Amino acid sequence: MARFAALLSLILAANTLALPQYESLAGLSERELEDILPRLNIVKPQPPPGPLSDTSAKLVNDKAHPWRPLIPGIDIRGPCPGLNTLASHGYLPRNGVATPAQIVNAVQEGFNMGNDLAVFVTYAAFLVDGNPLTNLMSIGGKTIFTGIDPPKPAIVGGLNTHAVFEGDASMTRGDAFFGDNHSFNETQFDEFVEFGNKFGGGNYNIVAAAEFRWQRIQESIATNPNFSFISPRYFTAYAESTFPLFFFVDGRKGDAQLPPDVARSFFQNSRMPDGFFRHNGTVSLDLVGNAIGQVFEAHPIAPGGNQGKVNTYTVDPNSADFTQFCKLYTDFVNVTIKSLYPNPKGILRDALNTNLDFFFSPLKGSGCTQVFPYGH
Ligand code: HEM
Ligand SMILES: *[C@@H]1O[C@H](CO)[C@@H](O)[C@H](O)[C@H]1NC(C)=O
Ligand SMILES: *[C@@H]1O[C@H](CO)[C@@H](O)[C@H](O)[C@H]1NC(C)=O
Ligand SMILES: *[C@@H]1O[C@H](CO)[C@@H](O)[C@H](O)[C@H]1NC(C)=O
Ligand SMILES: *[C@@H]1O[C@H](CO)[C@@H](O)[C@H](O)[C@H]1NC(C)=O
Ligand SMILES: CC(=O)N[C@H]1CO[C@H](CO)[C@@H](O)[C@@H]1O
Repeated sequence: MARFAALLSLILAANTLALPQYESLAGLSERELEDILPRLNIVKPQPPPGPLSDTSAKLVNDKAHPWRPLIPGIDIRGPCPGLNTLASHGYLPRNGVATPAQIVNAVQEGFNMGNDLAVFVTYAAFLVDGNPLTNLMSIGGKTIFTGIDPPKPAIVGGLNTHAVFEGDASMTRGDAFFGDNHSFNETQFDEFVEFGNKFGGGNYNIVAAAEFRWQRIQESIATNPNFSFISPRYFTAYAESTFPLFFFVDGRKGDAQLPPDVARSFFQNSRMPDGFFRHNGTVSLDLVGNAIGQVFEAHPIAPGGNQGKVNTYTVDPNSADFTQFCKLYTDFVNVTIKSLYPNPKGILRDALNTNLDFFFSPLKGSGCTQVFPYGH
């Protein structure tokens, strides 16, 4: 009872939080509250986990990680079919609220994502969508379960937050402009399958990936007056087009040919097929970079966006592109993160600086120079 009162006062204190109805706390058992409460405390950032020692293909839809349906009102899912699946199999907390270290461990263990890629993507997302004070992030919408927010303009909105990481022209999710930026869209998935039929001999493969990426861009140009396709979304859109080829194909097969029923299982149901094996060997930044190149080269387009009307795509010369990988990093820190945390102080500044160091760590030796927006 005392705990419940503490939680209530916490919620009242967080009066800037609009608590969506489906996240009502009324349904929580006392045990669930006991699980949640200690996690709302201020927590020091933990160093990211290192690489796996055993990177072989192995059964990952195993007895210890059964798929379970969502608990309505509690379990949160979002725009990323990879993280959604890891949560629905218990590689991540099933409620969809996780620490960056849990995410790095889960993407490595469950899918064999390389440590460099895992750390880079996880800390990028965490810095813009997570709570640096409690060290927690929602893989979907905003939630009380990540604790009290740092001061605005910080958002701490989870991965659904538009335009800091999540963005337009996704494969199976609509553009934010149309009102839902994260739910599985059957019409778009049907097109995904159609492109596999047309260009991949029935499967989603590298050729289908390149053609579908281009179709998604063309469709947003033609229908979304607010279409934005600049860094970081410019990079993540191409990267995510390649992910299914590595991560959703059974590791014993490893032929980068993804059948439609397997794709649907991941994209729609957050579910690994029965007996699913993860990728054989790590999927590094280099491996993904090579596939990104093939998707991009098929139909190159410079970063830009529509100008408030459809069919007004205009190149944005300020955005990083594939010739300027370091600028992707630098602008993400100096512009995107800085706009959310213009002038952090005390423990908030310390937590941001530590997480910024973690974010840069995979780029050591890459030729990019670390930037320090908050001194060091
Ligand atoms: C390492 C941590 C990861 C983070 C923080 C992350 C985050 C995200 C976010 C925010 C999006 C939405 C982007 C958008 O469409 O606007 C996304 C999309 C996507 N993610 Fe992840 N992701 C991670 C790892 C993974 C992994 C391991 C996989 C595959 C197993 C994966 C597969 C995908 C795919 C295929 C999409 C595109 C969905 C679509 O376009 O319909 N991600 N991810
Ligand atoms: C419209 O585009 C701007 C700039 O990218 C973005 O900040 C805003 O969130 C977008 N609004 C919608 C509804 O997509
Ligand atoms: C799904 O996408 C289609 C095509 O872009 C769109 O017309 C439709 O409104 C979307 N459906 C939902 C439920 O958002
Ligand atoms: C994984 O790759 C290694 C080295 O190429 C090979 O020896 C092994 O048989 C592969 N494992 C599976 C399950 O295909
Ligand atoms: C990034 O911001 C820092 C501090 O505000 C500044 O010193 C640095 O020159 C900036 N770097 C770039 C490449 O813009
Ligand atoms: C910025 C934005 O459009 N975000 C939206 C993402 O989708 C959810 C649910 O459909 C909306 O509530 C957000 O406003």
